[in-house]
Amino acid sequence: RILIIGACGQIGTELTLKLREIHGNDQVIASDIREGAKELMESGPFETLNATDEPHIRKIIQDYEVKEVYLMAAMLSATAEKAPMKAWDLNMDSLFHILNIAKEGIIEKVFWPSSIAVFGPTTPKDDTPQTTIMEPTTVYGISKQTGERWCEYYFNKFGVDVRSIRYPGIISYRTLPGGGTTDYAIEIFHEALKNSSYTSFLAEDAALPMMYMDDAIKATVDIMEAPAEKIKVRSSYNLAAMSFTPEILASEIKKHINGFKISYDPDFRQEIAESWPSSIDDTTAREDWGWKHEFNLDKLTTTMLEGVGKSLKTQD
Ligand code: VAH
Repeated sequence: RILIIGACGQIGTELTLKLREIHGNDQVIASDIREGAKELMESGPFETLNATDEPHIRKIIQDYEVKEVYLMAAMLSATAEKAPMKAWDLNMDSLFHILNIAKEGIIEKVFWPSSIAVFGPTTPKDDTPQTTIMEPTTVYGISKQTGERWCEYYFNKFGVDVRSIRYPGIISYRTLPGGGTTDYAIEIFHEALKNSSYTSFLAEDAALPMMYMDDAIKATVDIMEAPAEKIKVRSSYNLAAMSFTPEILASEIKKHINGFKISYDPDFRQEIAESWPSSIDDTTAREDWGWKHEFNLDKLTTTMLEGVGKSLKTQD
């Protein structure tokens, strides 16, 4: 069976539903510190779990005979800056628990998400290569960079089959993200449909790598299904789909919502965004395990407007 830790988060929710569709509802155990979307809670097993509680993780793995773990619990970039020690403890302890359980041979495969936040101001900003300078300046980025090194170490020393992707900003409408720097690109759709205006907390020219949720889920499923010998990078893979600024996204939305207005009031998150790459070179993932994205900015915009539009209607 498969265990998702952090199943109620933005990516966890859609990943759990997808894995249940592929493997069967009772084969995929969702767990999180809090309850989540109705669809997720009702479609299969759920366990309340704190991702730092090692004995409890072990018990769930034993009780359900879990062989594969997706560790999706983490504190994101903006929140982590406000609670550095808490972020470090959550992001690192949860990873060590899973890596150690895998090292003991109790589970066979691990997915752990990294992020483009592993890069920093000294990294080449455009088409950032797979292997390059990595000097992250955020709490979140430091934790992801450290996590990558440990994943690679556990693979090299103990043969742990851990696989990882450096996600860009992930855009979706089913579950809201919590505390990320790329969250503006989701908020903007909600505000555009509700109020025809949005004040961005990033500057108009803050270009960041982004991806639509379906592509992120496809990448996650693909990397986990690939034969082990194809996964040559055991720290984490660069992954890209598109790159845009708040200004570019706003003009795309204007094509659908006449009179949509954007203004800019950058806060501390602007500094985080400035430390990250603008675009990513993901050739290695494409070559090693056949990664290919489907959503471009045009398709992302129409899908988001439709999805957020529907969810706003059902709220009324
Ligand atoms: C964040 N969405 O903003 C996350 C992410 C690419 C950044 O990992 O913190």
